[in-house]
Amino acid sequence: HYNFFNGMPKWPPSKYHLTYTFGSDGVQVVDMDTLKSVCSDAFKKWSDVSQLTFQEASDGASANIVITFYRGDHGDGYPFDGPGRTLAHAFSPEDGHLHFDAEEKWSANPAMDQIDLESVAVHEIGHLLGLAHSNDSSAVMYPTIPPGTEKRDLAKDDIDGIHALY
Ligand code: TQI
Ligand code: CA
Ligand code: ZN
Ligand code: ZN
Repeated sequence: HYNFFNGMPKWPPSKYHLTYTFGSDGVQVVDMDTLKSVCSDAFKKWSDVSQLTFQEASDGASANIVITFYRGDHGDGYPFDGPGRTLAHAFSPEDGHLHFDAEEKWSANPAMDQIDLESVAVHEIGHLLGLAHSNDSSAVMYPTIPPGTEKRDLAKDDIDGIHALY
């Protein structure tokens, strides 16, 4: 079953049309075209099942969501840990930061030892929207994903969770 963060933070109705941008101070580990298309697909999973919409910001400075790849300590108190373990993190509404660990083997089409960028993006966007972890193993918000697997599609549990929020 799905869960929310303490206090059930969510984006207010004035921010149901969210914009996103890519941070300029990060490490480039995935080419920009691939990154943009993966993120656009990942956001679409959530906009398809909710009244939220997502659009790349024309003006990066005013974006609601900022997506950046960092390695190690990057100044937010949650340093990345090199290859393995923590892959990415995102914070609850309305923080809007989505960080990927630049030291993982990211791929848009993963082999056995690689990590599927879209699966992780869909999970982290769930956090950005206010979903915590689910104990339903079919859910994108379930807290584990084996390397080399893809879990890009929302399960009924994820959809029920987003409907309970928005
Ligand atoms: N990163 C954790 C995660 O996103 C960070 C985290 C732990 C967290 N507890 C949290 C974030 C509570 C918000 C709220 O879950 S991770 C997976 C999964 C990670 C894990 O690197 O461990 C995915 C990132 F689900 F597969 F285990 C993405 Cl998809
Ligand atoms: Ca790591
Ligand atoms: Zn961070
Ligand atoms: Zn998570």
